[in-house]
Amino acid sequence: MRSIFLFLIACCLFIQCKKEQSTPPNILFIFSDDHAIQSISAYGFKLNVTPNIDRIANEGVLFRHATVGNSICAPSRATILTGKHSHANGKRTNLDTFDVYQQTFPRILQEANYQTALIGKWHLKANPQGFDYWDILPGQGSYYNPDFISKDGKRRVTGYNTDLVTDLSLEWLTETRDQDKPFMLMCQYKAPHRVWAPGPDHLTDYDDVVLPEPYSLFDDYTGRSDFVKDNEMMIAKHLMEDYDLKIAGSTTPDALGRTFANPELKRMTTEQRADWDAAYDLKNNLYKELNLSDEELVRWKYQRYVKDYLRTVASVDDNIGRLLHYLDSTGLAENTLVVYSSDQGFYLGEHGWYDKRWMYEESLHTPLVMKWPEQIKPGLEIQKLVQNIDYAPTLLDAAGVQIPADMHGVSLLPLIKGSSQDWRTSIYYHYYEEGEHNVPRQEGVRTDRYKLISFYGYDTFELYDLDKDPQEMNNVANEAAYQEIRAKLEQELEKLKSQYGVETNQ
Ligand code: SGN
Ligand code: CA
Repeated sequence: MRSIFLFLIACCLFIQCKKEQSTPPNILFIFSDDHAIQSISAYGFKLNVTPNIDRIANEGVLFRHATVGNSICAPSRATILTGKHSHANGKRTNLDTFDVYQQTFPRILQEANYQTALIGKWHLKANPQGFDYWDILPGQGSYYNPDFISKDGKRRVTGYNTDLVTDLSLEWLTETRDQDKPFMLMCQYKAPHRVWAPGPDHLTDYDDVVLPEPYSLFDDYTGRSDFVKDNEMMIAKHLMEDYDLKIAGSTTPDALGRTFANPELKRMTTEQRADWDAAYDLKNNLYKELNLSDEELVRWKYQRYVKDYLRTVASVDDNIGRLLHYLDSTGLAENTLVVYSSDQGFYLGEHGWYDKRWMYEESLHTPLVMKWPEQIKPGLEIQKLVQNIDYAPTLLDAAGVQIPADMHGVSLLPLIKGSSQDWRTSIYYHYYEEGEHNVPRQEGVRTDRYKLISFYGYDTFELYDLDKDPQEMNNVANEAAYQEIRAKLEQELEKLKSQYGVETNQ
């Protein structure tokens, strides 16, 4: 009798212990729009300091080569939700319709007893599905006094976007969610997207410093296909004085004859506008007194553009600090997987550019850092090629939910846990949207060392040896010494297309 009793106690303890070990984690997915790794100090760049993003990396893992399959906003978001490349989830361009009723990881988590919520930028047109709660910015959203749309309709909220998206996220976490279930919250900022409007707390950051310039700020595009020189995303030519560079009232046209006004100014309250003018009038008056040569003007525009960009990043970092503080102070941090990422990278003056879209390194890469004290050892850095197709499988794996076989990505958890299993040695890329900024459609493959880009339909290839030419200034696609490598990369591209079920474009 006594032994049966002891056996039953042992069983109960075992079950209890099992239960504790397998308590599904909370998931806090923090996401921004157009955040370049060059502006995150954890990545080793010296432009700015991002203590809170760095903290996630230091207490967990940083992916050095996190990449996207299609470097543009809404398609990247669709890939993250579905774990599939654009051709398979149907969202190839910002203009395509995304079928919100298809399989997505939030819906799968919801079916697995998670409380799911989405707050901030969504950009997929139809109202979100698979979320118990959502409160989104319409379209691109605004920085100042943004509109939000929820199940109750549309409303305008006074304040600065990044602060508000965090306020609403914290409100959902503390007051609205069902505390008995694990949560998966997607907290998604507009920043640091164009028009790079800084918040009230950071209007004068960097006023007294001169930022370092990238190596290729004055790129003349020789050594590459003609498509590159035909781009319309140059700091020198395509930033508008009023719209982008914050010189209110300027009617100086850009190289395409455009003179738009900055849309944020007319949204501001009198008080917000006064703070803004106090910060910019001073800087603009100084600028107007200068008599700059063409080269000096590019340098000036670079400083103004990147400083504003970094000011918006500073608010993102501050607000990530607020979210981390909430997790710490409630004791939730230990079993919460925190992810920080962005929909793609961005050019901060490299090749003389702003924007993204190209398969070159700056816009192919995206930040990806994670922490989960219960499961991830601190201080890891992973060099392997990972991609935004992997996010959905990773989050499902973390939640202990089966990963659907039709997802293109794979869970990153084994990689994080040091499994010795084989990992992919190449990634597939495909950009489809020919429009704004005049970037041609392109697909390609990147390995640890090489990158092949095919401007399909135009029979034009570029090949970069990233070991020898990390800045991608010298296309070697037609050099004799690289023909064998090129042939192998062309084969690899075909292999990836067949693996993912991409129809041939040529
Ligand atoms: C807007 C921007 C572009 C940007 C696209 C796509 N112009 O159209 O510069 O490339 O969004 O960005 S703006 O004048 O409206 O700011 S994305 O993040 O949505 O893909
Ligand atoms: Ca974007």
